[in-house]
Amino acid sequence: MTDAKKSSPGLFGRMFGRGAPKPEPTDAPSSDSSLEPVDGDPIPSPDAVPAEAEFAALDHATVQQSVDSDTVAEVDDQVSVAHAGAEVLAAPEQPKGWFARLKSGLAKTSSKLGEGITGLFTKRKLDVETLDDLEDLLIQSDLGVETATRITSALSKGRFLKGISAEDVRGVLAEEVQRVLEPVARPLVIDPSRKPHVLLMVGVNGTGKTTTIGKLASQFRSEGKSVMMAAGDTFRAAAVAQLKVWGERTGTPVVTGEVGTESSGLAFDAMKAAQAARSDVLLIDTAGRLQNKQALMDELEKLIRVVRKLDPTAPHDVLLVLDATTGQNALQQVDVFRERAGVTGLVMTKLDGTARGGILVAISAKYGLPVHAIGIGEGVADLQPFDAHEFARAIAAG
Ligand SMILES: Nc1nc2c(ncn2[C@@H]2O[C@H](COP(=O)(O)OP(=O)(O)O)[C@@H](O)[C@H]2O)c(=O)[nH]1
Ligand SMILES: [Mg+2]
Repeated sequence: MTDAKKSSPGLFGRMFGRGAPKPEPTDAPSSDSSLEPVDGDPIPSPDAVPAEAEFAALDHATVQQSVDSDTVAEVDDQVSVAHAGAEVLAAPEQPKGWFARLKSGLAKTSSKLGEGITGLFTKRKLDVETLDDLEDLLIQSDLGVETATRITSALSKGRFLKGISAEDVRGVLAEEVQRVLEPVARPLVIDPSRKPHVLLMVGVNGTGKTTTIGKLASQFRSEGKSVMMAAGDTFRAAAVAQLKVWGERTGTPVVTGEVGTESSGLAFDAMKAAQAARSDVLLIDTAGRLQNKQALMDELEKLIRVVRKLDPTAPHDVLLVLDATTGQNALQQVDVFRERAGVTGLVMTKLDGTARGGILVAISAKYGLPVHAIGIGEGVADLQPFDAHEFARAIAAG
């Protein structure tokens, strides 16, 4: 059980609850290799605009809720799930069936581990060779060397001298995974004194930033919060349209600019609008891909600087959205974004449909960054607060 679940009544109590301290970032080497190269979009460099023109784009920004009907139709299914999910999420306990859905979402990861373990611990005794093979299996399942070693050394400590079953091994796996994840499973803390509390979403292209913003907006709205969204991925019209759909369906104003507008200017405008409206939450979307990593990081740094002109304490959370299917690449993404964008917490998406869910354990062991929520599907109810015990049970379920 997380503290949040014990102490608070609703989604915001769990996902956005009280008293989650942020850890000191640890030092780790950074790497360039995780960020994808540009896909050919013509993108103006942030540095091409002189400082005095920094806010020039503001004139073009608009607060908008209208969307074209085709785009709405495309996400109608998703949105109907959103409404159902919003009600469930407001309930005092974890939504019914969440664990079952988590377990089935993580099935590829858990069956890879479970089948491997069964294969190793059927008709074999617990010797050095078997433990080596287990360690290989755990590393191949993206859990990380550190956690793999902890599991094998826990097994070799004599507790299982009389023989060991696959079930025993899965039990130790669950224990050790939970031990790694417990300190990082933290609810997001929305500070009600901030008007707005600013959440900046960062991450490489396609990880699920915009979808996660939509899911969060829907959940915040269901809790009665006023929300504003900023379509900060200003380089792709589709990204803006995607966010506008979520805005329309969740009754959330979306601040948009013309394609090619500087995202920092757009964020400044959104910040002003959210302050004027005394919104509880401002969710800022960003691009995941510019012409290169340097340009992307420059743009993010500039966005943060600009937002701070209006509130020196903002952004209050910088959430790095990671796609579990990318496996080990996710580690490098943490390196890069943590260093330059000041990441304060993680959201991991697409844990459904991948055998690489173990990567969340490796990332947690290495960085200790708070994991606020996980995504196991495209519907709004498929984003939930992260619970170490449930995740460990699901991953070791076999
Ligand atoms: N299966 C699955 N798909 C997801 C999840 N989160 C997002 N997606 C999908 O991933 C794709 C990219 O998401 P998007 O929000 O556009 O990514 P962005 O480029 O980071 O903004 C979309 O098709 C989403 O529906 C998840 O938890 N599970
Ligand atoms: Mg996006």
